[in-house]
Amino acid sequence: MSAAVRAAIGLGANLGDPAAAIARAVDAIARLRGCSLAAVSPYYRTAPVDATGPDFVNAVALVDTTRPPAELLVQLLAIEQQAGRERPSRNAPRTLDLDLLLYGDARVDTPALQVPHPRMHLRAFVLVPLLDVWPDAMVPGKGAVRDLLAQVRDQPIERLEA
Ligand code: PH2
Ligand code: MG
Ligand code: MG
Repeated sequence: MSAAVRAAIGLGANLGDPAAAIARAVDAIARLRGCSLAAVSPYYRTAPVDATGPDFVNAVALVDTTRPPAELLVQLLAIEQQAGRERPSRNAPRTLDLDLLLYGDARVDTPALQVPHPRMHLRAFVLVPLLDVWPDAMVPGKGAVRDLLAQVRDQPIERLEA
């Protein structure tokens, strides 16, 4: 049995009842084989970045997983499917988006998966909740999350009541 790796998952939704979809997704992540849910951030209302449609609800979950990153991605895509995810066009409004942001300090660059997520360092809706649950998080090749935040200060993000 290989040692568990801490991974960060970004959750987002802006169709239907986004907060309910994210809560259901957290439950589904907690039940994944080979994963132990370590933390869930507060939920945030965020303005769409490089996308159209209603405001998003975003959060970040941490898991300790013994599954390799490609397998974790397949598990996450299955949860998206169960939530009715459709992909009519790039960054179209969605019922649920689950992105594998970080997998320990690993870097993955395959056609199916890039880790760290290639745009996470540019997005307050990722960095702010990530910092809540993993204050020392590092983005390989980019630096400490707490330092990256300075560059996204202008992006509207509002913490929702629990
Ligand atoms: N996801 C995107 C593109 N833009 N904007 C916000 N606020 N939240 C998201 O989750 C989001 C986005 C691509 O996945
Ligand atoms: Mg995404
Ligand atoms: Mg995605």
